[in-house]
Amino acid sequence: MATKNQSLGEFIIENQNDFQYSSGELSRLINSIRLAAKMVNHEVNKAGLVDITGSAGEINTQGEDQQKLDVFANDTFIRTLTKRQIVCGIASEENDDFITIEGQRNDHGNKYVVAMDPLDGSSNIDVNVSVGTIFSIYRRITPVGTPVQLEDFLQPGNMQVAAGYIIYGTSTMLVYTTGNGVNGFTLNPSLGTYYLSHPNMTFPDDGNIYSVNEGNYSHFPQGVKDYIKYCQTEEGDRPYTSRYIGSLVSDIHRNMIKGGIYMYPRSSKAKEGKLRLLYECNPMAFIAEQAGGSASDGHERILDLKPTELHQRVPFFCGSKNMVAKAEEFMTKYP
Ligand code: AHM
Ligand code: MG
Repeated sequence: MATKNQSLGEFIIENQNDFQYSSGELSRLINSIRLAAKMVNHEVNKAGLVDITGSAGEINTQGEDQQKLDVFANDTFIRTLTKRQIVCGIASEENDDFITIEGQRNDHGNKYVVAMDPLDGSSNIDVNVSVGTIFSIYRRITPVGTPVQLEDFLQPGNMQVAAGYIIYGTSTMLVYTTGNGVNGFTLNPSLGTYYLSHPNMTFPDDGNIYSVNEGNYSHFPQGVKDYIKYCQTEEGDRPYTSRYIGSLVSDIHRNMIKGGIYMYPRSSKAKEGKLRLLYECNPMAFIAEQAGGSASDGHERILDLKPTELHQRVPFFCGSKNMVAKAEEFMTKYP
């Protein structure tokens, strides 16, 4: 039961039994993510002071090294998860290969793996626009007690046990699902506590926002071009409103609250689109479906795609289910 204003700590304890094979491990894992997110939040909030304290890569006035925020976020999440020895492996958008974690008794005894994008949309930081962290959690498929393998990470998204994002915005929120709906928690920065502010988040079935980088229009497949024209055509509740921040977490978060579709299609410039299946599309697709929305590559359900490599990219259409269905309808006209 999601009770508004409950703290995230209380919520995790109260809902622990929702986890299929609950042993407290997944709860501890989500606890570690919320802790790392607080540290990243603290750093992101200081980003505007970089000209005063020294820019990334320089030594600041206190003689400390300034780290780039995406590097800081990557290190912070990896360090927090590794120190607590909760997972057996981590794959990050920032690292070429996955990291193996031996576990407290050096026995490779942990059963979860994490795939994450530690700071998505980081090009927005310099202009004070919201960025986010995206994470995805799977139960390993290779035997516990042996080192984690690539195949543990290359599971289809429908095998995720939990996924979520943190949005470092006008307020900082952690939104996540363990397969039992989606709940959003807002950080009270003075207390350092997240409170349940958005219980049972749902995508409206229909919406009137479309979010796509229209600068790429001439490079899009014909189906996408036609769907964009459909969004702009005066008829019924159309034209829709165009809103594109260029920060996936923020664009999806807004569309989930207001109703809309986010699209990053393939183009003649980016043959498989831009977004990564493991770190961006699968977690967002899991959240979208748990919130009553849907996610597709234009033809197939994202969560059914079988990944072939860690950094695989896929076209991505995600949002209100009737809007995604309509976009797919246009796509199927041009197989
Ligand atoms: P990143 O992982 O390098 O930050 O790229 C992902 C970001 C998304 O947050 C955003 O939706 C998209 O790239 C924007 O790309 P573009 O500038 O091509 O529209
Ligand atoms: Mg990213």
